[in-house]
Amino acid sequence: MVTVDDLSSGQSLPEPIVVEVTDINWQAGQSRRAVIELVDTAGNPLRLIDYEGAAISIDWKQNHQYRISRCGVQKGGRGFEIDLAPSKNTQIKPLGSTDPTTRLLVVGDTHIGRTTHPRTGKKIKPRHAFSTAIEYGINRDADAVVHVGDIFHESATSTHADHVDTHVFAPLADANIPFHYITGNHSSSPGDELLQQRTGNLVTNLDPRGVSVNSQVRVFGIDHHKNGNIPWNDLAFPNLVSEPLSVLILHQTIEQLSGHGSKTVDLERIDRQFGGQFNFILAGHHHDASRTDWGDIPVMYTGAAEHMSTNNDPDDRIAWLLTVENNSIVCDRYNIP
Ligand SMILES: [Mn+2]
Repeated sequence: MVTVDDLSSGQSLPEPIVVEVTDINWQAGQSRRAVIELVDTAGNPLRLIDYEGAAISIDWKQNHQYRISRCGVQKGGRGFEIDLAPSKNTQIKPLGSTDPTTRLLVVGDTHIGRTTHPRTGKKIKPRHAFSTAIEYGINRDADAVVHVGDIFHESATSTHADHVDTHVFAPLADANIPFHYITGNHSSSPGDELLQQRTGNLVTNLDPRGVSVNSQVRVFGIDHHKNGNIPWNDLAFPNLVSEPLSVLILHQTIEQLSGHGSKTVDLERIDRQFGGQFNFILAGHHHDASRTDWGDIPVMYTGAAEHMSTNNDPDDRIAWLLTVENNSIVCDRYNIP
């Protein structure tokens, strides 16, 4: 691996260099898109001048690593010995974050397509709530967004779906943040079509096999089933989970939160079929947030992303940020402004 010590100004990189971004100065001056402050793998400082002429499409992020090859080297300025001077031939590959913290933005019951509050009849803005929560997740450098169901309401039109594509999926794609969801008990055809179109690297319908967020966390989901009739024999959880932490997402009435009833889902029954250990369980469907501890497993209703609880004492227009550090999960509330 080359370091700053192997570079001389006026020549190109002899081999690719791996650098980490320590600071970004956008709009750095004429013909420059940005000036990026870096350290090499030995901790030596250097800069990269992101010239407009080099047509670099990288969205530089602090604490992220990049592998740079075929790049010019010149004498540095402002206290830096060396500047990297990319051209159109330069190749830059993002290597991801060096931040050991995993963050999941959890949002649910967005009911895009609703326009009025189901009890008071007041105007509501589910699209604004959803896109604001997503913006928050992007700003907090979330590793993934998890949606606990009811993305779209029956009344969602193709205009609503387009809005979600533009203000949710496009910015997430730009930020390289995947969106994992389960289906709820509400949907619309234009919404379903959008989800189908976007399904791939960016958008995933979670199932009991789960999706790896990174080496720390795996997220499992079970789509909504009417009256709590989960197809118990089809819960194909993996036999072995390599990630140390497992998060389960549901869209049901949960016995551990709502008490026993004919339509409730008993987590015990799910847990019995899972060989591992859930570390956090989150459910959509109930539009007020609430939380309990089931043994040592936190279980919560996330509450709706926009005001739509019909209860007298509503607890809605919320999203959550799950932060994973040192193999434990902290859940912080985000009141959507
Ligand atoms: Mn709902």
